[in-house]
Amino acid sequence: MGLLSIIKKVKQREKEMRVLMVGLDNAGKTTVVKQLNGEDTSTVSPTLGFNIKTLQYHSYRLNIWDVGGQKTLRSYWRNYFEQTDALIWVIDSADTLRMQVSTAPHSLSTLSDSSA
Ligand SMILES: Nc1nc2c(ncn2[C@@H]2O[C@H](COP(=O)(O)OP(=O)(O)OP(=O)(O)O)[C@@H](O)[C@H]2O)c(=O)[nH]1
Ligand SMILES: [Mg+2]
Repeated sequence: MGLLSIIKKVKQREKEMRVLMVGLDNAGKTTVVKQLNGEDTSTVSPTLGFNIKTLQYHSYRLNIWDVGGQKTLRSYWRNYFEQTDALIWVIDSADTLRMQVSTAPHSLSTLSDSSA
């Protein structure tokens, strides 16, 4: 592989970003991703595990990791954190009952806390 090809590959990689999307279950993460991708949002179901969607934004390739937010899945969030370039924390502003859980620092700390 020539030097130019290597440089081109590195440049391409720099334009590829890994975006992690987390938040409580039913917050609307999958719906947002589907909407951005121009997909039908009338058939959204809870995410058991994760979905990856690749979107093109100008010259950027965004690999969006949409991770399930159910309580039993939250301890796995930190496994997706490595090599993430951007984090989107989705909050359902209409879910006033769970607003405190959603915005509490301990919710976010589950991403990095290895004892969680
Ligand atoms: N009215 C309205 N409904 C929404 C909106 N966003 C999501 N919903 C609905 O809320 C429900 C849950 O949305 P999801 O996108 O599955 O939520 P999620 O955050 O991916 O949930 P998990 O996968 O369980 O973590 C679906 O029935 C959506 O249609 C919104 O902006 N407005
Ligand atoms: Mg989902």
